[in-house]
Amino acid sequence: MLGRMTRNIGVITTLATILAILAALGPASGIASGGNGPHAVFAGHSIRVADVSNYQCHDAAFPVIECFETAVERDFDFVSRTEGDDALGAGADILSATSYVTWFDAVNYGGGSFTASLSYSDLSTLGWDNRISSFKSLNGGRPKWWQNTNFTGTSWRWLAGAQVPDVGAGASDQFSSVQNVP
Ligand SMILES: [Ca+2]
Repeated sequence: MLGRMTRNIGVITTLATILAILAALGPASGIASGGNGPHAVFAGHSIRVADVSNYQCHDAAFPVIECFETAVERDFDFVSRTEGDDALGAGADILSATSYVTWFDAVNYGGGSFTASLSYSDLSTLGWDNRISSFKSLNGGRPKWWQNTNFTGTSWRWLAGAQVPDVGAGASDQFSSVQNVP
C-alpha cells in the first residue's frame, strides 16, 4: 500500500515536472514576440543573433535558436526534436513544433537558412531582417511575407507548398515579418 502510494506520488511528481518544463518552454505555436529576443546557439556556444543568418538554424526549441554548419545537421536535429528520434531517447526533448518554411539568404536556396515553425512579427530579432531571397514551403505551409514589421506594408504570397528559388527583384531583401497563412 505504502509502496503504491509512493509510486503514485512519484508519477505525479514526474508529471508536474514535465508540465513545469512545458510551461517554461512557452507556447509551441503562435506569434513570437519581439520583446524578449531569442537566444542563438551553435555547437553548444551562444552566438550573436546578428550572426544567425550565416548558419543553418531552426526554431523548434524557441526561444532558443539552434544553429548548425550544414542544412543536413539542422534538418536532422529538427526531426529529432519534434518526432522523438533523438539518439539519447530523451522524451523530454520532444516538442510539438511543425515547420512551415525554410528561407534562405541567397537565391537558389543558397547561403544561410532558417527553418521556422512560428510566425515572426520582427525578423530582426532573428538577424534575418531584409535578407531573404528564396524559400521552400514545408508541410503544405503558406508563408505570407511582409515588407515591414508587425505584418504591415506590402505583402507577398505564393501558393501553399511553393518552392521559390528567387522571390524576385521587388521582394528580395525586403521581408521584415512573416506569418503562416494557409
Ligand atoms: Ca523590410
